[in-house]
Amino acid sequence: MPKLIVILGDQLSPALASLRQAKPDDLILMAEVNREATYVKHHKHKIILLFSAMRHFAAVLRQQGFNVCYLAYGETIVNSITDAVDYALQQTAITKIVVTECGEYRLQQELLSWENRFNRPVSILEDDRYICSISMFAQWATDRQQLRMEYFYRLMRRHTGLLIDQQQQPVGGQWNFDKENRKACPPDITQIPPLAFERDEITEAVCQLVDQNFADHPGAVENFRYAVTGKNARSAFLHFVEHQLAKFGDYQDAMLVDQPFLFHSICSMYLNAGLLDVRWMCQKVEAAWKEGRVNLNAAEGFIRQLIGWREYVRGLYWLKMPEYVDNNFLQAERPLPAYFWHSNTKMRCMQQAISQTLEYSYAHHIQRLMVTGNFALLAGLSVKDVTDWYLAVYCDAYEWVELPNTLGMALFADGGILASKPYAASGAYINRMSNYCKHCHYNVKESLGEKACPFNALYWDFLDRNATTLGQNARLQLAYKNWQAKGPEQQQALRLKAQEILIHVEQL
Ligand code: FAD
Ligand code: DLZ
Ligand code: SF4
Repeated sequence: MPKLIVILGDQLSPALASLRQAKPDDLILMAEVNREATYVKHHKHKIILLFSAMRHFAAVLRQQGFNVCYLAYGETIVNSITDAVDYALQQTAITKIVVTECGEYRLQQELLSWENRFNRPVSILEDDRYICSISMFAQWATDRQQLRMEYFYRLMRRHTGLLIDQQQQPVGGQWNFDKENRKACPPDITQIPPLAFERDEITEAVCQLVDQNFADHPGAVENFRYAVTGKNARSAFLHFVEHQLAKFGDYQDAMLVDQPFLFHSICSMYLNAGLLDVRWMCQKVEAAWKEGRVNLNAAEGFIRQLIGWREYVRGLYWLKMPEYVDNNFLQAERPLPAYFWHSNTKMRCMQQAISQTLEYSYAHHIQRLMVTGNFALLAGLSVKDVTDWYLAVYCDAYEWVELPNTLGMALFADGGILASKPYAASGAYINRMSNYCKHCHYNVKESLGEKACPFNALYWDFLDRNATTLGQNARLQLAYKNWQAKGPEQQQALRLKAQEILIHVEQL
């Protein structure tokens, strides 16, 4: 008797655990469903990417001879993945359901309900597309006082053998070249843009569907040019390795006006949907270094993001959920200002990060962390509003990766589980890493007065406001010393300025 193999929208990998079990008489189920498309207002590009990539993936499976039940959006009355399973079970005699573990706690609970609901055995297989399984991470975390990424990353380097020499030591004698990866970028630097792809008939049809059914979601369908197949995603990545990787190391923290992509790979959206394989990507990067095409700081910096940060945030998510989502260590409750949805603000850095987010469903790490994230942290914006925003607007956003990055890294709402101190910074940091301030209405050198950069007073006020919870943090001692050195009069002026900024936060 055939099995029902359920493939979710972010499981578009030919080597997926559940697909490896597929036999010719099994039924493979894929479904475009309203609940998944609307649990937050996903950017139109994210829905186009997933629906089109799902359709392309299903077509390949059919060419390979598999039976695929593909429920296209609006063509059957199924609202959720569970409804879709129910529908498929009514069409065919099925003995068993097989699915690979999913990336969101919310949906995983739904999968766990199937056995009772459908009265059939359900196998939920480990997602071995990740290098570190959920249980391996939990084992690593056991009995550790602190879960620091750096130590996890070393374990992953040894586990994969990436950039490891014959003595089991890191090549170049160092695990981490982060200090070499913080250069500002000259504005006239030569750049080769990331690969963009023509839309085929399938993508055109999906664009129309998204335009008609998700009109009130952020973004526009017209400029969608991302890859929707594994083949094109691999070309996009190889193009990055060839043309951008060499400069990725030096400039990975840099930001320039009207340069949304710089030397980043723009590949998280493909990788997270299953169109790219993390081991293959790392091997290509390691090979580029071995062949002398890129320096070690570029190769190590990139591999660290993939086998370090990415695997670490996933492990942490599954270790700490479901309680993790309710953390609000700094009691941040201020509603999200409307410019997060239209980018109309005089703060040039925010305007740049938000407008490119709305246009391309993309911003790079430092824009997410040190511009929008830093602003949200300093202004005490609601953790729920902010995490929902990040989950909605980015093409690469799934809760397993979005939540630890936003709640933990950017907002310090987990009180230091992920990061040893808040990533709080004044305008000086943004000025050092970008040319945004040169093109801004506000003056980054000023903290008081009408034209003062809002990040400055907000930064000092953030430290002051949270002194009882953050004042003992060892890594903030210098910052608190600088605050004390200001003296009572200047401190009071900064508090008042911050209050004024927060009262008018919608008008900045
Ligand atoms: P590159 O700069 O080229 O980096 C290479 C790859 O490393 C990325 O493709 C990504 O897969 C991985 N990576 C780098 N940093 C991280 C990280 N901190 N966590 C996980 N993977 C990482 N990434 C997501 O994939 N989805 C999200 O929803 C997401 N939300 C974020 C929210 C905030 C507040 C912050 C600060 C970061 C978030 N990130 C998220 C991490 C990171 O910003 C993106 O992975 C990166 O910007 C994607 O662009 P890229 O592919 O050009 O990455
Ligand atoms: C994000 C998303 C969207 C927009 N639509 C679908 C869908 O229609 N069908 C589907 O199977 N998955 C979709 N997804 C992804 C899921 O919401 C969820 O984030 C992942 O499957 C978690 O692993
Ligand atoms: Fe942003 Fe302040 Fe610089 Fe303006 S001056 S771009 S608000 S950091």
